[in-house]
Amino acid sequence: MITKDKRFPEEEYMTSGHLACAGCGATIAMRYALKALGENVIVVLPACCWTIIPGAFPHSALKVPLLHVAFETGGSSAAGVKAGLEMKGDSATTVLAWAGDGGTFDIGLQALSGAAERNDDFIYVCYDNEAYMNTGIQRSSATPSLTWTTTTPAHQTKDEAKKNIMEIMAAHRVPYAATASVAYPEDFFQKMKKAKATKGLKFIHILSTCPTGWRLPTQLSIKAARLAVLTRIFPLYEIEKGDTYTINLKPEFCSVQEYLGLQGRFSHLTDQEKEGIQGTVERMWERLLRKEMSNVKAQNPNQ
Ligand SMILES: Cc1ncc(C[n+]2csc(CCOP(=O)(O)OP(=O)(O)O)c2C)c(N)n1
Ligand code: SF4
Ligand SMILES: [Mg+2]
Repeated sequence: MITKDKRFPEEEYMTSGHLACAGCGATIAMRYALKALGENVIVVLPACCWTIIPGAFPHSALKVPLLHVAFETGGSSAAGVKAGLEMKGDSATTVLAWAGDGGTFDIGLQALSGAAERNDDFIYVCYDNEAYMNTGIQRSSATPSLTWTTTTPAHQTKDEAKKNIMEIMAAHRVPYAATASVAYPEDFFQKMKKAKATKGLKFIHILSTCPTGWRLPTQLSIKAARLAVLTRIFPLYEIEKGDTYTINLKPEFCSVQEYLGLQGRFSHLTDQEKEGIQGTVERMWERLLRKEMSNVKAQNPNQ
């Protein structure tokens, strides 16, 4: 269960004056992440909305060092920064790779896979807004099927399902992988703390609300993030060493319509298509419950 952590710090490592759209989930995510990690962090940023958000050099909305790197190199660049710090005898600085879904699920997957296979010691956050937002809302392999984007318009929607990045990371047997949401700050905070305290490659997958790309009113950004969890579209869970699953919140049934209905990117969906999405969500939820149950069975073989 999610518990309230009273130690949520008041220090801010992200300032006002950033360049994100109003209601951007990715900015709230960075603010929470840095609160959990503290000031001794180097952020490694492959091309994405977050390349723009801090502002143009010499200005920056972050109070921690920031390294802009090529789109496909989040995993390898962060590994290089970590290796450089080790050469200097610095084991205290946390390296945080911070990439979008395009930079993680698609073009950066090879670099991330290499870092995961080597178990390089850094935190990799994917803030997943389910499209290439910075370049104009193009579909990525994180875009859910049937979603409107500029390259998958309503009359020609995406057929393919969203890639399951958490299972890909589990297959690498990384020490720690977790999903997180800006609508559940305590859970988010605890997971970032746990990632910081764990050695090796840590992967945090955040569903990052994007009012611009999701055709979502800005004031409903956190509501949409919360409904993604409550409808079980984006469950909160952790995977340790690739095979120990913990579901952090098990919500009662809530129709996916509550989530889909808020967003213009789903406004073209027929009732039948929405029922199909509901069915897929339920199947994936059952599958996740079985995975968690298999931990218990492994611990108690007689159950
Ligand atoms: C090799 C290369 N191809 C394309 C681009 C152009 N580009 C910059 S950001 C971006 C989209 C990034 O999408 P995502 O990683 O999902 O982050 P978001 O913009 O959604 O925050 C693209 C295509 C680039 N910088 N480098
Ligand atoms: S396009 Fe979306 S992800 Fe990018 S800054 Fe705007 S709200 Fe944030
Ligand atoms: Mg994106």
